[in-house]
Amino acid sequence: MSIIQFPKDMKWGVATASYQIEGAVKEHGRGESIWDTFSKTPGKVVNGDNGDVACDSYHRYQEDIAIMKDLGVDYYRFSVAWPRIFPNGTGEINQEGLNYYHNLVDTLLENGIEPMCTLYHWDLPQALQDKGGWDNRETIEAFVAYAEVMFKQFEGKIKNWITFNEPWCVSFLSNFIGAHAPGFQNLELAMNVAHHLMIAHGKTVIKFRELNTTGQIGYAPNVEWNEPYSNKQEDIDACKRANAWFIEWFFEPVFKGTYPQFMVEWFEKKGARLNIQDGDMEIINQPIDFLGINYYTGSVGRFAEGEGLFDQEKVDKGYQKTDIGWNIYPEGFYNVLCYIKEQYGDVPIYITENGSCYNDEPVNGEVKDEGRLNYLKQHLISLERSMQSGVNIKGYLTWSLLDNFEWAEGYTMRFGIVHVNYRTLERTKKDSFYWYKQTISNNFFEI
Ligand code: GCO
Repeated sequence: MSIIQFPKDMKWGVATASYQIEGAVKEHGRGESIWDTFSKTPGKVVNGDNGDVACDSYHRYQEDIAIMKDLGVDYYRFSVAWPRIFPNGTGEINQEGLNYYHNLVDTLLENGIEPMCTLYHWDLPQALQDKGGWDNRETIEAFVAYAEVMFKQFEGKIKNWITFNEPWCVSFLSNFIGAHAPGFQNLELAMNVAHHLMIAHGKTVIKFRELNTTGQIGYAPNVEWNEPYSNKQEDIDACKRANAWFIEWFFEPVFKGTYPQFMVEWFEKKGARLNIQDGDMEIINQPIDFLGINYYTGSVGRFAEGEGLFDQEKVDKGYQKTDIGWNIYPEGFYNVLCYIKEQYGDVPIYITENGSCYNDEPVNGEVKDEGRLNYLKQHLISLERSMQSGVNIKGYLTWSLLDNFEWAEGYTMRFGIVHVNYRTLERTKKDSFYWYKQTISNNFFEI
């Protein structure tokens, strides 16, 4: 037996996102987002599911906060639906939308839970998409104006801000692979979107500082880890490209004010140009207060001519997989955190998402989600190991508090430590919830 011990000041939390849990899409003046449009487009989401009701957390936030209080978390990471604040993306502020988040935040604070607010977890107002969305630089200005309203409204209440969740998904997954809204398949478009997101991030950080906002600001890129199958240079290079798509492409502009040249050249070979204007890189290259890291999976990879965008294939070494089919790869969590430290220094890191899909259902009021519990343990072991190696980890927030609308997978894939019955909306705490609760209260666990 051994004990995995975390430091006294370790912060624990859970994460969610607006479109995945709120429902109430027509309530109190909310405008439409690209996810309303996308989910209602036939063939885009499994079973034709959408977020109209989701977990109904818009109406049940008090119940959800009571669950978090029981869990004993320090932080609740949630996101704001931009179209609740600006139904058309710009123009008139919708006070009723703001009221909802005031009620949510006030209730969190009354219960001793710190809000961590994501400004953009993918629900772009449809009105802005109609004008080109993130491909249009005007969307950058609209975003900064929305962020400014939020900073002023919640000054002193919300002290932890995240500009963008997973810019890789917003750009490449949504505009090159086409699996998420708005669902385009164009590499150069995706690169434009990625670049504009990073400018919006930089301008928002500048605005945050100008306003002297209390608290800290960062962003939350998602990373994976590809470990070279062999020490052949071609395997090393192929994995370097696959990793850089997630890491260097979204980290170098922020931390160093540059793009990784080898990737710029690779994309050029694929016919996609990087379009930068004067001054862009200086804007993006703003010091941030913390880095959010979302990690789920990784694998071993090797060179394979013509395979995927990067001449790289994954090698299945017989990994165990979660119910969504993703490899369980906790070594990758350790490796990627050490790599980030080596490349980008000692910026404080919060794990803003880490979790697993297991679709266990309640039996006699219990959900025995052994798989999730093991996943959690294994990844927390890797996390603690990374801390021993000097990675500056401040906190860990698991994904997710609740089973919820899993984007293109609809309601078929469950990531919650609390089960949601989508018919009755009843919440049932899973075994992983009770284990996490114990771990939070002890600040250690035994294996
Ligand atoms: C994200 C998330 C969540 C997903 C989770 C599981 O930030 O990736 O998109 O919204 O539900 O990652 O896929």
